[in-house]
Amino acid sequence: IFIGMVAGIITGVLLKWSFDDSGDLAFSVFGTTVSTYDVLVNGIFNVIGQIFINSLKMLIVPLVFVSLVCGVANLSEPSKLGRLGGKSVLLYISTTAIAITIAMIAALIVKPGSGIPIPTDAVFAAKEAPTLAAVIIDIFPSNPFLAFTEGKMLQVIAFAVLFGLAMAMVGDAGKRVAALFEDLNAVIMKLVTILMNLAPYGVFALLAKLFTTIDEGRIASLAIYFVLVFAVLIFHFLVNYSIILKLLTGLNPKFLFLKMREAIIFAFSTASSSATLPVTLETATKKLGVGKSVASFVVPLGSTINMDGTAIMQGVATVFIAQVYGIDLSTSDMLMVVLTATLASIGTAGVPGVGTLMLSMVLVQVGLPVEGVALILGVDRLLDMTRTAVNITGDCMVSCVVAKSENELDESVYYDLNAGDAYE
Ligand code: DAS
Repeated sequence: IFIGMVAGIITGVLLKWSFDDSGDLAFSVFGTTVSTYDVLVNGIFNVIGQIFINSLKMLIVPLVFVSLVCGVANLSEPSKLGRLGGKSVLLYISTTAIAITIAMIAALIVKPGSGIPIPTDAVFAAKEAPTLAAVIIDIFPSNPFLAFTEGKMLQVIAFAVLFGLAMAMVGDAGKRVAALFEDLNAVIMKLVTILMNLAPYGVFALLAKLFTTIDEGRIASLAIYFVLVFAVLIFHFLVNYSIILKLLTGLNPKFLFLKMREAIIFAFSTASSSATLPVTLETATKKLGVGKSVASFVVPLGSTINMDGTAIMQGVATVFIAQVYGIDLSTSDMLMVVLTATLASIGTAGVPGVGTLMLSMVLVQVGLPVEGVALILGVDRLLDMTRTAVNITGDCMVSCVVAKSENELDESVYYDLNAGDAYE
């Protein structure tokens, strides 16, 4: 999969160079002119890439529902669910708050927005931020089948938890259903493994298409903004996650990053933490040693409510846009940004570009011009891919911490790399 990623990037860059230099190579087939660009980029790369993403998304709802029902049914006691929920939500919200605070401080120091002209033609449709009440009410599905078809993860999770709890309370009938769900889980995880074999081709196509169409001119014009978001993402990923993991589990963080390689490449290429969820879940259970009943709850929950990478972009972008428009943000404005961004991330699924949609909610909340979002859209794709990789790494890091606190972390998996140094 790594080779697929590198090959995709190189192919994209080479194709872009050749298209920039010698233009599009048109050729005629049966009398009709066909452009190489169309055949390659909009044809082959696009089709393979989209099929790959759709096939990943196809598994999300059945995988989360079945694995979570199994996970809840296998809980030693229902009160454990409360502990898992409490610990994971607390960790998710605090890592997001840390992420966005660091991002805003960095943007206030670096001032990426100073000197950028106010755009005259920028237009962006704002979305209202959901109220806390609406977010909480929306967790409970009025129709679980609608939640399934619409892929509303929080509602699928809520229904799976209730279903699993009820199943564990009905004696033999529950045991028979549990056995069925265990078998279903095995089949669906097999499907994930099969899909992983397609990954190198899907990743190649996605990255080849991206790097053929990348607008490096736009990135250069917003270079300081782009580099600052990227730098804070890397800092949060390498420093904050390492400190939290080391402090709360004693584990050597290098194992987290080493074992997350594949999932990180998936997240980077698809820019969708939802689409990556099957791989994230498999990474947490099989590579990081997180117990199934912990992973099946904490990881899907995280893929929906935990978006540290997104929060970092929103923190920098909000300050950047305020600077471009010459508006000073007060301390209460900053706090409002933290609150709104955290709330906005809870209600939204992890799909490409959702971060900029949530950014408009944050800007509305602090009275900043929403059209400022249009300023950064042109350089958002690569940042979206990077922040998605940070988002899912945060989900796995928290699942390790929660598993460790519940004595459900199988630490033997950390010895397969170099014996004995997992806790250095
Ligand atoms: N692409 C989103 C995700 O899947 C992140 C974002 O848009 O910021 O997590």
